Amino acid sequence: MNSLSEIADIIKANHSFGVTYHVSPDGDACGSVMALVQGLRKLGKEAYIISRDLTPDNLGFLPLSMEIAGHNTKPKNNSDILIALDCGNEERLSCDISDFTGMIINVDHHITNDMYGRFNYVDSSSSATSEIIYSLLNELDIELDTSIAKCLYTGILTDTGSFRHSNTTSSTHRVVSNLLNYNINHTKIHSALFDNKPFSKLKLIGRVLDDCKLLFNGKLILLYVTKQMLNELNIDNMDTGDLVSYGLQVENTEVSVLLKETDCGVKVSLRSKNEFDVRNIAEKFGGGGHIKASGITFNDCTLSEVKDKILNEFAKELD
Ligand SMILES: [Mn+2]
Repeated sequence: MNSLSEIADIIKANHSFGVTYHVSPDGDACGSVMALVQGLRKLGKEAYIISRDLTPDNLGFLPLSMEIAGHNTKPKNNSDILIALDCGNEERLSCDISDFTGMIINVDHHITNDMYGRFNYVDSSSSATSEIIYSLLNELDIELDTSIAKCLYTGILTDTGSFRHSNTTSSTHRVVSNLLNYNINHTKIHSALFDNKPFSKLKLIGRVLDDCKLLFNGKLILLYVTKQMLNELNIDNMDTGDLVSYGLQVENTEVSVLLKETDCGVKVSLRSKNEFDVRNIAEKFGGGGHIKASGITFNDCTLSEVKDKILNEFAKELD
C-alpha cells in the first residue's frame, strides 16, 4: 500500500483526472468524489466525475450533482489517471474501464479492498472515504471552502449513521469540527438528507414494518419489499436499502435482513447491531461490505428461494 503523501505526489505530477465511485453511490461516495474534484480544480487540474449512476434524489443538494447526468461513463482518452473512491473492487466501479490504459489510484476505507489500483490507499479505520479525502486535500495544500466542506460533512455524516456507528472516532469528530469552521449549515444538510422523503416512501415503510417478522428467538428480523408493494404504491424507482435499519430498532435483535424483489432478482441488505459479522454471510453468496453493513445481489432467483438460502446460513450461527 502507498502512503497518502505518495498519492498526493502522483496527483501533483499529473494533469487530467477522471474520478469515480462504487455503483449505487451513497452519501460518502458522492461526497468524497465531489470534494476531490473541486479540490483538483482548485489546483488547476482537469477533473471530472465518471458515473454510470445518477445522483440519488436525497443528494441532489450537493454541489456538482448536476455533473452526474449519465454522460461520462468512462475515462476520457487523454486522462492520465482514474481515481476510484469508496469502492472495494473493480467490478463495483460505476465506470467502464475496459478501454482505459492509464493508471488507477484507489482510495477507500472498506476492509475488503482488492487493492486493484496502480496506487492504493486503504484505511479501514477511517469512518468514511470522505474522512480520508479531508486528509488528502490537506496533503495537497488545498484550501477548503464551504462547498467542499459540505460534501465531506455529508459523506462522514451518512457513513457514520449520524455519528452513531462504531466507526466514529475522535479523529472523525476532529475532522468534522474543522469542517464546521467553513460555514456549512449542518441542520440544513441533515434535513436535506433525512427529512426529505416522498409521501409514498412513508407509506412503503408502513407496509414493510407491518409485514416484518422476528426469527431465531428475536435475534433476526426479516423485512421484505415486494414488487407488489411498490406497484400498489405507484413507486417506480426508489432507494429502499435504508429500510433495513428499522429492524435494528427492535430490542434484542442482532441482525436485520431486508429482501427486495427487483426485475432481475433479489437485493439483500444486511445490518448487524453489535458483534455479528454480516459481511461473512454476504461473502458466502458473492456479496460484500462491512462487518455491520453488507449487501448481496441474487440474479434470477425468487424472493422465497433467497429467503431460504439466507436463513439457512443465519441458522448455523443464530440457532
Ligand atoms: Mn464509504
